[in-house]
Amino acid sequence: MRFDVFTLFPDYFAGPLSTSILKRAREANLIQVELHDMRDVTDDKWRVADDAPFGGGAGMVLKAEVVAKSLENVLNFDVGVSAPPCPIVYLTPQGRTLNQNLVEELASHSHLALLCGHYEGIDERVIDAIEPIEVSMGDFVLTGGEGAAAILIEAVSRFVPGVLGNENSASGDSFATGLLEAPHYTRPSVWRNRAIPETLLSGHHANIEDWRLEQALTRTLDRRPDLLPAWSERELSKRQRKVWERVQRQADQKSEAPEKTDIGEFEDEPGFNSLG
Ligand code: 6GU
Repeated sequence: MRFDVFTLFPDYFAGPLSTSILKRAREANLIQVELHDMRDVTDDKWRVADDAPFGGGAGMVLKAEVVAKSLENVLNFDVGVSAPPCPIVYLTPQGRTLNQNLVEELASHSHLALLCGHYEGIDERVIDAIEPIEVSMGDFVLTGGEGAAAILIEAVSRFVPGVLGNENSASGDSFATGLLEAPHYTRPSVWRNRAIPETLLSGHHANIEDWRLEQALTRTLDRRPDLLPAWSERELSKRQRKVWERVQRQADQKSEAPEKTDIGEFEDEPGFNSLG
């Protein structure tokens, strides 16, 4: 998998690309990341890549010609004339919100170009000419696309065969199953007076699997109920269906129970005054 990253701040990527899984993946040539400084195509002494916005306002706008030339030099095509050799992804808060489906779709390509905006954005005319896939990380604002590009590279690389160890494949993740994950625990089994759930010590694998599914479903119901319809429409085993029905019953009972305040377990304590 090859990523060509177009940025004004190539140094930004030094840490993420030289650490942990991405470091190993690059060393093993499973992924290649080429950083292209868009300032390299400027021809003035100050290497100016941006200018003030027409119509006034705060911030600066990345010049259309700087973006076009950078892409054309590296990818060997003519913007608006011939097709690029790979999808061009523009990282912008105006884009489609990244999720695991879009990550998998992007991972189906062997080559991606990632275009990082900065300042207020990029001159819209070059965006119109390129027609990139516009991708956002969510409803918040970053100072530039570099952080978003690093996240995208990491998420996509996890789907490249060999990048994750076998025992840790992307197919068992949250969002691959369609549910949030059950909690994890490791030694010691009692830590500062907190024990781990008993089932996990039982050695009974089917019960452990049921327990994990119950935890995943309860958490998903509590924190991300929007994920559940898609999951429950999947083909479920008899055991999975039983666990799902139990979790739904528990949720129904909870919603029928008298309203609890945030004070919860302390409200009955002697001397407790709910007005503070
Ligand atoms: Cl992709 N870019 C910027 N600048 N801000 C963002 C974003 C991208 N995604 C969320 N916020």
